[in-house]
Amino acid sequence: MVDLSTTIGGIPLSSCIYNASGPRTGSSAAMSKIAASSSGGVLAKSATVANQTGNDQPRTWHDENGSASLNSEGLPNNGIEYYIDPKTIAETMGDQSKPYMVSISGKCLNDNLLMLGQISDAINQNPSINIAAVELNLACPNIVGKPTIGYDFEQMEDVMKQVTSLPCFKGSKPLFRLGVKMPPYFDRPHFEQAAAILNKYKSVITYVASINTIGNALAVDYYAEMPVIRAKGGFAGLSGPAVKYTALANVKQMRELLDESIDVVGVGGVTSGKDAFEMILCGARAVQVGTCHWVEGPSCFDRMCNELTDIMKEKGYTSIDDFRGKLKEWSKEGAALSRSAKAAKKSSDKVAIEKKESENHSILAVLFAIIAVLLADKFNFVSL
Ligand code: RRO
Repeated sequence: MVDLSTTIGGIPLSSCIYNASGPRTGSSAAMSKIAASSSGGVLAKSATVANQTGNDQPRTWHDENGSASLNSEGLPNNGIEYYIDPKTIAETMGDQSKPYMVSISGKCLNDNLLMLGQISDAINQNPSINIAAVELNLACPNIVGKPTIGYDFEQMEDVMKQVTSLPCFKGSKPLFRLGVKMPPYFDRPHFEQAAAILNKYKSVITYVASINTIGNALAVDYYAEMPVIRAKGGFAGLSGPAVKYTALANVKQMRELLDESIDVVGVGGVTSGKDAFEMILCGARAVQVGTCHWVEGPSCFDRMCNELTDIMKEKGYTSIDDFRGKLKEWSKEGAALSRSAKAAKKSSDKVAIEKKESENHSILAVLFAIIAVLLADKFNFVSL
């Protein structure tokens, strides 16, 4: 039996694959489809204090070969009150008992403090409101005139200090777990600085989700000789398969540098069970899916869970703990093993293709025979 379950920040998830905040997470109608799928949990769109419509259209773009997407949504959302309203949560979750989580992305520190206060008040007033975690987004690249908080270490330190001092995180049992969504980093000193700040607040931060989109990417419309995206001069967040390798590296580096009490959730370019497997190998305790969910819809969770199950069966793993964080160092033995595995796969693929071709030939031969008999019958050929 293969078990895909995990925990993040102590929150149990029946499957280690669930949705990222962003696409298809703005309304209870969209989120209810995630809840009904194999997704391990439901995470809402990043909220601001008040509802807002976001940046001008066009604000999204998909490369026609499927390798990359861009967005400059500019935080369109229904406002925090909507995402913590018991009606929204009930409409979203239906009879599913998986965790419901919200994301906040305030325009300033005070907005984040205000929203955390609102979430705490809502739960205190109505303890049946079940919000397992709040993901604090320090990484939205698309706010006009605002830099990404996770790239400004002074600001990030201040945010973490003030957020973690809130009364809702005091006491033995906090009202909800706190996760932090990080931007991608590209240089070891930056990883070290970010992780050092997060580690300072390890008594409150339970997980880190890496990565948000790679900010300030640009796609050009060849015919019109202009950016494909309208807002911010066309600069937008890059996502999809193109960012997977940056995401894997961020997960690996964060896992190495963060205190072990802080879980790492891998996000960025995951489109298959194999991608999820690689994220977990690099140290992720769970994997979020954003762009693939956007493009494919919530059935992606069922597909990826099935694919990961098949991989684990093939490799003889029964739980994700069997391989989590166990990426090996490069070795000559490993390279030799990989070469022979690829050669074996190539030859078994060749055998499968030849078998298929021979089956097709047999089918064609039978069809020709049937056609010949029918023609003979129609034109009344008489055999001698
Ligand atoms: O809404 C957005 O433009 C957005 C957000 Br909040 C985010 O965190 N990351 C992103 O790529 N887009």
